[in-house]
Amino acid sequence: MTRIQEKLVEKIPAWRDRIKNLAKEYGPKVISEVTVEQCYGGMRGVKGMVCDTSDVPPDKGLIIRGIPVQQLAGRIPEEILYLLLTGELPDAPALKDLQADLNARAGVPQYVWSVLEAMPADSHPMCMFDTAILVMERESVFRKRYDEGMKKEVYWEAALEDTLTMVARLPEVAAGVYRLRYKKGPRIPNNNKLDWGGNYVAMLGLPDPKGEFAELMRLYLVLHSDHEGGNVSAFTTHTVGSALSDAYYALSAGLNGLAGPLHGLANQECLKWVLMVREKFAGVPTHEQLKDFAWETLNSGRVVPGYGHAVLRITDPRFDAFRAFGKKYMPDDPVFQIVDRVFEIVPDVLKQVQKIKDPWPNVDAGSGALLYHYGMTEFDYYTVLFAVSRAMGVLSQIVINRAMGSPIVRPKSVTTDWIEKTARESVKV
Ligand code: AMX
Repeated sequence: MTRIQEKLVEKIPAWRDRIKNLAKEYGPKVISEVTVEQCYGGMRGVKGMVCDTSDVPPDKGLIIRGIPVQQLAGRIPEEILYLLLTGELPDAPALKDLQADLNARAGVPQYVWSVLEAMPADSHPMCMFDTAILVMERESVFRKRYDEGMKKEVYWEAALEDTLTMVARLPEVAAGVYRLRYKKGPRIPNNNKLDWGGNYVAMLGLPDPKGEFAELMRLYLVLHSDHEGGNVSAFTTHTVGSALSDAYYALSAGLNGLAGPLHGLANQECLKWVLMVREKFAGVPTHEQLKDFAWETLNSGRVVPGYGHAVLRITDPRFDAFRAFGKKYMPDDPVFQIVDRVFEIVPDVLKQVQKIKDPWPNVDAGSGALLYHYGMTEFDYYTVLFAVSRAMGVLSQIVINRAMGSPIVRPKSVTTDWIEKTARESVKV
């Protein structure tokens, strides 16, 4: 047994007891209410699901297993995966064990490349990435063992198998998509002497003489790893997984949601917007020019990408972490300087638009400029980087949910007639 398996075997019984006791003691207690507005507002703020891997208080930002993300910024992604799954950071032997396990599982089968190579040359890299995951579904240990009559108590073990195999392969898939889609030459093989993030960078094949790009990528993979359970990708992964569709089906589905411009695709939109600014003003604009341009964007009915959030009401601490990286390594880069200037101007502009609840930058506002600096200029690829990282969070949630015996998701929808009648009656009372 690997150390991560041992740790989960040790912890799961207590987690199960806690939930069982909660349900027994407080089952019928009301802890949340739903308003008419929320029914028509994407269920924003409705508390009706559980996610123990991370939490996003609106005034604090991401907290992974009790640790604010700022404190995790110097860690490597494998440590975060262990933390997400077990609730603890690994000690040195546990980390080494996990890295060895991931290395042993690495290696993308040839049939995946054959499928990707057969896709039209203008396919979106996210479509290629999600397709690769779905194509590997035939290897699901969960599906195989379910068909053989696996007991519910051990669903999580099979889900963990699928999770670790996918996590091990995703950097290679993602790097392969990059090299194929942008005609960068032959694939660069997996190097099992490198850490997970460093290996990903090596397989992308961009020059990184000082190792700064690898450092950025480790930070990127840590910061995007999870963002509680209700965002589109996490909720979709959870819902699909709740039908006991295996983790390949569930992850591919969730990442299809990440591909939306209001969710993960915002990072590509963001850099596009910043480069548009650079082109229009032939460099870094003045504060006044930038203010006018932000208004122009808003008045034309478009969003300012990278700003606003469904939950957060502060500057996203993940944005702060990327900004600190930029200030350290590329303070003179004009693209980074524009990002910084946008941060000085845009919140005040957005504050004047009453309907916008959060005028502050989210994780996507700055990351693109950093990637661009290191030569990753194909910005429609950026969401794939996000996806490689987010896979750690949503897959960990699947393992936990199978361990807790979470049932199939099935909220009750209601008709507009029902809402009208119920709301009117509640006013009369
Ligand atoms: N620019 C312009 N308008 C904005 C805005 C922005 N940055 N942020 C919010 N708004 C608008 C919304 O479009 C909405 O308008 P509508 O009522 O006419 O449809 C109104 O303000 C109210 O929205 P909200 O309650 O403040 O936000 P929300 O929870 O509905 O949406 C989000 C959140 C992120 C989709 C939205 O802020 C947005 O579109 N931002 C820009 C895109 C972006 O950065 N997305 C990345 C999010 C992080 C991630 O998942 N990667």
